Amino acid sequence: MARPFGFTHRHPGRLAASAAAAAAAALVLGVGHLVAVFIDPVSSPFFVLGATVVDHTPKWLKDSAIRWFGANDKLALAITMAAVMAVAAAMIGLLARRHLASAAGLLGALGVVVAGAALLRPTATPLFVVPAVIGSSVGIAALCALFLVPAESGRQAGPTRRGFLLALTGVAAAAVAAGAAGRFVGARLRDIAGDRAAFVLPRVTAPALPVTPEMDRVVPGLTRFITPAANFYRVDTALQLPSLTRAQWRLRIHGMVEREIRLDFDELSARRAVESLITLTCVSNEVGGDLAGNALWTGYRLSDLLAEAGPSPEADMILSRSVDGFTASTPTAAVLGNPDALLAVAMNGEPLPVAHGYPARMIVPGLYGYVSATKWVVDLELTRFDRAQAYWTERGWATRAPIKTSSRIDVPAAFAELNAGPVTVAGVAWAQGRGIDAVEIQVDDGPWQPATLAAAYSLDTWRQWTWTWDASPGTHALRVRAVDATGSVQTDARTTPFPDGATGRHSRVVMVR
Ligand SMILES: Nc1nc2c(c(=O)[nH]1)N[C@H]1C(S)=C(S)[C@@H](COP(=O)(O)O)O[C@H]1N2
Ligand SMILES: [Mo]
Repeated sequence: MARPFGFTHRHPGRLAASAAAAAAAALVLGVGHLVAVFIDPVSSPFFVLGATVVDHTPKWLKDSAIRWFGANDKLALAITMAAVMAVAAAMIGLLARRHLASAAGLLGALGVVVAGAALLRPTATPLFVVPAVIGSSVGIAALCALFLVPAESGRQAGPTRRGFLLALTGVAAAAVAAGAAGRFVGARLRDIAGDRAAFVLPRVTAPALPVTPEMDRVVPGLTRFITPAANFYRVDTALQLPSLTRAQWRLRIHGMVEREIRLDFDELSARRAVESLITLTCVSNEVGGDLAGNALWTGYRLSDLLAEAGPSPEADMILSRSVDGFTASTPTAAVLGNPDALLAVAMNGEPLPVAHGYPARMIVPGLYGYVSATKWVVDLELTRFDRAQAYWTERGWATRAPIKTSSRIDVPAAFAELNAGPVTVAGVAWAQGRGIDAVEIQVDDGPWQPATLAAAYSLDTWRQWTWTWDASPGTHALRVRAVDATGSVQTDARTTPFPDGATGRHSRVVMVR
């Protein structure tokens, strides 16, 4: 039927209509992603949607996602989002077959919702609406172009179908091209790799003690004393890694201080650098889990930096903030009283990897990462626990979160089939701030027997241990417990990571022939 303005409405099949709407929706994301490059990468509708979902996912669902998908939880998120968007696109497509204006209105409304969500991101500026607005405008135009044909060609039945497929392919290709261009241009605009490669590490005035990882080579499969950066666990809320060059980086120290301080990277580099070996641990680590790593951190004493600002004695909390809006609340005392609490710029003698906080992050021995280890840190606010909360503490995790005494069996592997006779059992144990005094192993219901510990490096680093077991045929359970340097034995009581870290003893079942 001819329209007054000379277009006819196509009525493709249901599947074709859904595909057309999906292509239009993809164009919203692709164009939005490209536009966001010029505003702020995190204003991309794609990341806005993902981050909004992550922030509002209920804890139980997030926990199951992490349990099911492990480190692939971000992939799981992407797949879930793609599925939800496919459903939304199908709805828009089916609507467009009957009433194009309503379908366009629905797509526009979704665009407005995304623009609104963009404004709620922690680092948002008013410009954050622009990618969603431009993206959805282009998407609506594409949707109309797909469902309308100039009146004349609409009369020719043959070419219409082909024209529709061509147009559909064109829109889908444009969506992919825009998204890819966004990625490419984005990477060019923020050349972090180059900035990182050019970073000459500070000369350290207080070097850490030399490391002699005596057990590294002795036991195959045992966790190495120093965790290579490439194997170091990564935990953060960033869907898009922040890209901050040293030239762009600033640190502001403010709040309950005598004088506010602003430092750029050159000014930071003029200060005295130190280094320290510290085992970092995530509160989400399950008993026997691998969310812990030990690295040599190089940087600047946080206590010195804070002293320059003159913190008020009433300020019992340091609220640190990353460039992407993550926050952590650290007890001021844990930093002022500890010369190893660092603003770190290097890990294992290399500039921080981008995923681990380039160009600067916090490291505070003895506290779980979510209350101490802010990566890409740009802001330290002195405040009080009765006034402020941080990202995870707002979500119910404990405000005070010292790391709990833990021990782990690395070898033999779970359900390993072993030969009877001498078997090496080995692993690591940690109790940052207190130190590990002993590790003990139990076979089945037998007595606890002392393992051999690698030399203690410091209270803040884990210790490797080994024990030689005279294995007898049968199925056996091996269990480990640590004793910290205050004499406390690691508890047997099983608790979940929420709200302040898991407890319980790691065990492994093995088969001996
Ligand atoms: N900016 C930022 N810093 C962060 C986080 C985050 O989500 N964003 N997560 C924290 C948590 S929960 C942990 S356990 C450590 C992990 O540091 P890693 O990824 O270098 O191992 O970083 C902390 N710092
Ligand atoms: Mo964590």
